[in-house]
Amino acid sequence: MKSSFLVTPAENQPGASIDGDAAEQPSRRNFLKGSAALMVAPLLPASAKSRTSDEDAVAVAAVPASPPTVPWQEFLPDVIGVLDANPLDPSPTGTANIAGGEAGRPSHQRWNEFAARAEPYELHAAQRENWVFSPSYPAQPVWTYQAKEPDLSILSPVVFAHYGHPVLCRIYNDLPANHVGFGSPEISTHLHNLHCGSESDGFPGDYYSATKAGPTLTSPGGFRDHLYSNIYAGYDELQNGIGDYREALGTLFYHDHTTDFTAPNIVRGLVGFYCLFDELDSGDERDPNPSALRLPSHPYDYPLSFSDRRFDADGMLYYDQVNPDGVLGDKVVVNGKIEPVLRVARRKYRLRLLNAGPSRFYQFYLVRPNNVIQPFTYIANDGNLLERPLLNQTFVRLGVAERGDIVVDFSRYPRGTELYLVNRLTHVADDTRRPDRVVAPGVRVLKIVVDREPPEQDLSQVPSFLRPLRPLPSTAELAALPVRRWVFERRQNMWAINGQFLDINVPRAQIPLGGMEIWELASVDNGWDHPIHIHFEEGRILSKTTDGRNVVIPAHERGRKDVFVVNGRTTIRVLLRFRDYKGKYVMHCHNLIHEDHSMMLRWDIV
Ligand SMILES: [Cu+2]
Repeated sequence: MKSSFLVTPAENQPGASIDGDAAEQPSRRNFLKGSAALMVAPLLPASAKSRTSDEDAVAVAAVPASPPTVPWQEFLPDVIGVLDANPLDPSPTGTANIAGGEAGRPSHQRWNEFAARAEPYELHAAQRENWVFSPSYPAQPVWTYQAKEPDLSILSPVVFAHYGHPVLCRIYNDLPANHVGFGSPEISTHLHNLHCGSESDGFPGDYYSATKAGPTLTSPGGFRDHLYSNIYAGYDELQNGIGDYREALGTLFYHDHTTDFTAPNIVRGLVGFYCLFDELDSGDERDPNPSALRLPSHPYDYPLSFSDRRFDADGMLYYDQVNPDGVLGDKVVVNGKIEPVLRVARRKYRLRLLNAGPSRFYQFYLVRPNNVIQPFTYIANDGNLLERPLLNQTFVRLGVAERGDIVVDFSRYPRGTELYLVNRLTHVADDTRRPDRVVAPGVRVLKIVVDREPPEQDLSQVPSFLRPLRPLPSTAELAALPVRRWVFERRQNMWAINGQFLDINVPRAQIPLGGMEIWELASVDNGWDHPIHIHFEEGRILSKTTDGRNVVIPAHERGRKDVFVVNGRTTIRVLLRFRDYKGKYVMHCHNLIHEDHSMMLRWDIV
């Protein structure tokens, strides 16, 4: 089969020479790098057999169900744990401080512009020995990103950051080098979807530990510095010192992105939130600035991550990192807890919902104990504020890595009211293949109890206009743009893009700095859904078509997005820009097991 990689006009695109016929099996040597090769085999239960073709899905033995849990035994903290700044020793440097213990990364771009005023933060990827997912299961080791002095009541802390205030985040790798079990103790931390230099992006080939370095680093190291400039895209274009405020991001999350091991390392726990504020979305509901939106703010701005997990008969975390289909979790872990309780005051809350994966899709509803659906306001998709809030919404649907920010007004309920967040979306064959029907009443994943009056007046609001979108180019301008077509499909029992598997050393597209392109993300109908994530800049969906017929773009997808779910015979056309930084980035399926089994490609800005 000839490659379906299309570029128009062809002569404009250096990537046009890529040929899908060059597809080859990804290197298993690479996949089984280091110590991991020694431990995968004993982990495999007899039931976990890899599929041998696309057609034999029904032949796969199911992974045993997780043991039952007694729900609503533990409370989430009333105030989410936030990371504090602290001075760094040794001081950060533009060029990697290899003598001081840093991994051999490329030099920071725009160092002289941002370093002097960057606020220092420090995170340690480390094993926590006694985490309790549920009192029904034994305390067990997990991996977290934690502060130098960790808060043991939470997994990874939230980072609050502000546009115009750069952050220098040093991330130590303190994971056990002699680790046994699934996962790999090297890390490369991606901050999804910050607009930053590739050396700070957590490029998958940039994984490091004190003794090992990924193929795109020059040497191992105990830490790596990330310069999060916190500028909007359009920095060079506008020459205003900060960029285009219409490109603001809000709800981001950091997570490990190590080549071939992202799924197991995230299952072990390496995920945290990063919330980014600016003058509009200022994180202060009492902000006197007239342009401030005054959305509900900390501690009433509450991020919630949802992670599908499976546990073995002993209640210990289980994952099969070798099976290219992965494992669909049958327990939903909310901020590290199974079936926890969140106590709220009678007032408005901003809840930032994240599907942290690895594979399950959700459709969340807020219901009363009698399953009557409660409405809320949808304000941001993929972390980006919509132009206008969507009022009286009843559900949030999230593919892996998608985010939905909602505002719920709990003042409508008397004290003592109990509500549940339920997932009504099922999966075909109860495996990782794709979401299926919406079935009521659904699975209760979080209990919310309205348990108190707010200590002070709720002055937060949801204005009728949130953040403007940059107008799309004219039809004529769009027609003149280069188009790249990327087809996502199963191949040779693995996952491919345009018939090719990941080679982290070779860019599949080289895009001139400042360029604008249309990317067509397409699926062939083999029954799998792929939530496709493109690093670096948000995109705008121009159209969705199935078998050539236009599909209506839902209201919440008409803003800026960084995850695009392709399925069936659908093609999504996305407008993308490539501004302000050069270097290597990736596009990949965010069903993490697909990502690890090669549904990823490198593209460079040159
Ligand atoms: Cu996928």
